[in-house]
Amino acid sequence: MNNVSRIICLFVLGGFAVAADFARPANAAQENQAVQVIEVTAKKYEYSPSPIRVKLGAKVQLKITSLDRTHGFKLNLYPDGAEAKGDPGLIFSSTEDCFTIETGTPTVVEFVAHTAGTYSFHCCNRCGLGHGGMKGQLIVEP
Ligand SMILES: [Cu+2]
Repeated sequence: MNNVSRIICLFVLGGFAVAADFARPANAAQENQAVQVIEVTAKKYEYSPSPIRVKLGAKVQLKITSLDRTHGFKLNLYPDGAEAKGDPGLIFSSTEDCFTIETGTPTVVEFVAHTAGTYSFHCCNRCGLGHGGMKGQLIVEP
């Protein structure tokens, strides 16, 4: 092989490698992207982690478990400061309004992060004196 054909050969192989790299995320997007699974814990009177960070466009599964008693989880459909009308910023797989969070068994909250922004959530199951302050935020990063 002379030098010229060697260089051409490298270009061709390099081209394939680049094409393969581009093909991967495109296919993933077509399949409605990989599920981003995040383990969340709830206890008097906080959630962890908070804020929860997810990627715009991701299909998200929050697996929420309580560490002490039964709590709740209610996540806003619209970003903070946005008007609650039109297409919601988070598209949920279930119509559950208030998810019950038990000890031992994780509750799965699934949605697609459709619009970037900060979404508030709070405990919707009266759990004690600090219940009203049991809040957190989900950030959908562009
Ligand atoms: Cu609570």
